[in-house]
Amino acid sequence: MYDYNTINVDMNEDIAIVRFSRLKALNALNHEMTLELAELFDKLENDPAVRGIILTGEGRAFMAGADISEMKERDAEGGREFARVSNYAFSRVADISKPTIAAVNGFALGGGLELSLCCDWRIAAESASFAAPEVTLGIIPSGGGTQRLPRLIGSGRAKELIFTGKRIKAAEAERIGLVNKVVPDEALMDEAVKSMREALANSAVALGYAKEAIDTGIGLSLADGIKVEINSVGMVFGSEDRLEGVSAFLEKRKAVFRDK
Ligand code: CO8
Repeated sequence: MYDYNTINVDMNEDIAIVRFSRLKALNALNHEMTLELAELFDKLENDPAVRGIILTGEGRAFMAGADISEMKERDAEGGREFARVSNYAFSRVADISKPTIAAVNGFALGGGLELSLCCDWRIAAESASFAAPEVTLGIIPSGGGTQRLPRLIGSGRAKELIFTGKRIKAAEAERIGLVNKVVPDEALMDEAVKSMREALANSAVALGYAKEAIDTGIGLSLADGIKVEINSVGMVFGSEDRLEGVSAFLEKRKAVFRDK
């Protein structure tokens, strides 16, 4: 079902482990991988066996950015098309209703950093590093980085990273709020799975509405965001999971959610 040239997918029970796999180019995102990524996330959204998704890279990199070898021949129209297709794929990742974690194992540069920003949270291996080096190539972030990075770490820190293109280590990424946690390299996947399992122990319906309210509200005024939250509360109150969760608490037993 998940058979791609540039991406491998394994299941850890109900968690899909998505591994970028273009080892010869440090998992640089070429056109083929972009299309495969978009198709994969459409399938993951609709696969009831998948409740959470962890993205990581094979080898030395999470993803060393967009494939630079595909950039030389693009003119202004080609550049716009590249950004449009990239953002289409990255939006499939950002908009999926299920929880996502980026388990950043090595270089997360340019588009790799941007893709990690499309995940709900980021856990990094000690040896991971991050940069937005686009200006060193005479371009700018093209996978939503100029928008998502300042929303996550503030505009001053985002501008410093984007204007200098400098590479920072995992510990610094944690200090500025770019990643939630740094762990020893060998513990990365166990930690990511553990973190995802903590979320998946809860109602998937509630997780989906919480994600939607946060992601929609962040682009709105506080007052409009609260309206989104109020509507989302109405939806979760209509779910079977809410009835089960509240009943289980009152009956002093563990809730068994049916994700409905
Ligand atoms: N594109 C194409 N090939 C790459 C890329 C890349 N981004 N990164 C590494 N490679 C290739 C190298 O060319 C090399 O290939 P070969 O063996 O055939 O010469 C191989 O991977 C191994 O790389 P290095 O020999 O350079 O390995 P080092 O350990 O010496 O260096 C680095 C590793 C520091 C990661 C270095 O390879 C590097 O600086 N790479 C480029 C990083 C970069 O600038 N990335 C940003 C690209 S621009 C971008 O991402 C725009 C955002 C687009 C967002 C939308 C997504 C589509």
